Amino acid sequence: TLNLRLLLNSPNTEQFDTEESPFKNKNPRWQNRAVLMPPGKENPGETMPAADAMDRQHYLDIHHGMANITATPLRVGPGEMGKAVTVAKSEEEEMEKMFKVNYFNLMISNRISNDRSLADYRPQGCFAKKYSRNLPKTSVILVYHNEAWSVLMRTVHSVINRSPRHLLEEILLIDDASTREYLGRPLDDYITKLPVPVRVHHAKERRGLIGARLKGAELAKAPVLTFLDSHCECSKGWLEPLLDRIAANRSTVVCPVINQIDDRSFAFVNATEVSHIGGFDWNIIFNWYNIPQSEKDRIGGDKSEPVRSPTMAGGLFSIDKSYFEELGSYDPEFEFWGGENIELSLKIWMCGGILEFVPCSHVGHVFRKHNPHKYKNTTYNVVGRNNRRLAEVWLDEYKYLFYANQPETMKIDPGDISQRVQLRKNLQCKSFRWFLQNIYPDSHYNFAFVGVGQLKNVASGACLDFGKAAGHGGKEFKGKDATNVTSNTVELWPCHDGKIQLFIRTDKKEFRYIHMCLDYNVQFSFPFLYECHGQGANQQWIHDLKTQALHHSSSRLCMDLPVPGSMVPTMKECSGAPSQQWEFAIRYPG
Ligand code: UD2
Ligand code: MN
Repeated sequence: TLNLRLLLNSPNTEQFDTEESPFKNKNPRWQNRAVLMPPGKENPGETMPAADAMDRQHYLDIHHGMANITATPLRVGPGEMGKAVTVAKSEEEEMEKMFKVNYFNLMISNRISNDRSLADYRPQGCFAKKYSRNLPKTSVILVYHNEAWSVLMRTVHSVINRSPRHLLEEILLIDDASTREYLGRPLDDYITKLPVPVRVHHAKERRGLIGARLKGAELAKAPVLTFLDSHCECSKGWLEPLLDRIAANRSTVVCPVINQIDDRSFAFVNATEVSHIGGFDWNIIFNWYNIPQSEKDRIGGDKSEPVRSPTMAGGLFSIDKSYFEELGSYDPEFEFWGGENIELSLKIWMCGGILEFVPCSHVGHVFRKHNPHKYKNTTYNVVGRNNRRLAEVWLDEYKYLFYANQPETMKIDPGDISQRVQLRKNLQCKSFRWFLQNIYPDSHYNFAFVGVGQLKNVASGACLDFGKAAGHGGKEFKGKDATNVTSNTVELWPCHDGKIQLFIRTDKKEFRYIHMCLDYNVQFSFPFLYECHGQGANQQWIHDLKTQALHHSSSRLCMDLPVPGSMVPTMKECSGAPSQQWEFAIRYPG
């Protein structure tokens, strides 16, 4: 049946129903960033009782799903050519129940062939490309914990069906201590029948995806490692362009374009180009951002050219095995899930490598809105600890921006980081500031800062607070100059430990909160937060350390207390009055 599939897999001429790309910032689903969000900010180990209760039912369901694997794949079946699948109204209730098992549509997945056909998602320029005759072989490593059978097997089949046999050394399944029975013996039996060596390692102890990937890297026989999540589908021609970049330069790390597989309909969303690059925010959370103009200029309009990216999403990439080891692979003390993708990305760039998205390689991934995994009970926030280690080793003084945004992570013990610091020294890696200036210029981190602290009014003892601006129901208003940039009020509140009073003082004499700067315009009587522009002018504040006055450079006015009945500070002629005295109480560096 696998060969039949290959024969039938002729290039697609059909068009898909147009669907919104998840990578468009306007998509509301995208904006709440659930796509690559850690599981519950507060406690990633949070239990999900729904999933547990569903486990037995799931086991039964999956056995229906397993009927699927022996069936001859038919081009007329549901979901062929990557199309969306729907169910009858009468099945919807059951479908919703099954959805909760993995937070994707299990009922629909079980009905789609493991060998389903996909369209060809490559942009024009790819078809003329010539790849080296001497491409290295790869081991494809899939790590999973309690993955759904149909989804896991569709991943495996898509690798087998669409990888040239001579380039595929093996598929390594790293079972991160799954508890579902079908992932034991039934799986062991099933993989022996596949036409490519598929090996499985059943870990006895749960280590999380990072530990599981490290195990996979250790067991892999091929010179190139290719990691995929366990809910992916590789499309035609996905492998050669990845291996070709590594063959040309072993310190190039490559990611395919990640097409969205819709978590509800299992539609493989048609997208051909690299539409976005990876970055990360002040919470060290990965996100997608627009391709900067400098990178567009470098590529020069060829949609088939690899696009350099500051970071990778984490799940889908190929890397030279010895280079991965040279870079210190992943921090072995990282646990469970999260941060490892940023750590690796930073190492690649800061220590002399290149990271890129390759538009001639397309792999689908089921983006979920919730993370179904629960981890061991720990007394600390696991993702927070990973990120704390990362910040201490790789972010230099910029770690204080992370701490400003997540003061609670300061309380987590990061453990011994000396070996990772030594690794960075041995590799003679460049600074994080270099990374910002050269690789990630559009970053919200890209400025030099003096300190992080509170702006405290000496007379009243109150602190300048942007809590409302940070989404706590603040008043938004538009400037009279008709700019579309939203401004936000700041208020004076009793000082506290929380992050909504922490401003970043920069070398440009701004007071910053992520991408918003303390600003003042003479048409108003009060200061406010406005998108930072880095041009000084209305965002430049001179703090006179002798008189403690806070002079606004362009207006020459001074910041003063609110009028009675208000909490919004005012701007007045400088008088030296105590109500105009401010202290910048630096919290970081401590
Ligand atoms: C993204 C990455 C993912 C990983 C993650 C954490 C993509 C598309 N996905 O989140 O690969 O880098 O960010 O930084 O780039 N798993 C285990 N053990 C666990 C938990 C998960 O083996 O304890 C497996 C899981 O079955 C899956 C993979 O690890 O195959 C990634 O987990 P995910 O799909 O929940 O992560 P995702 O896609 O939200
Ligand atoms: Mn995933």
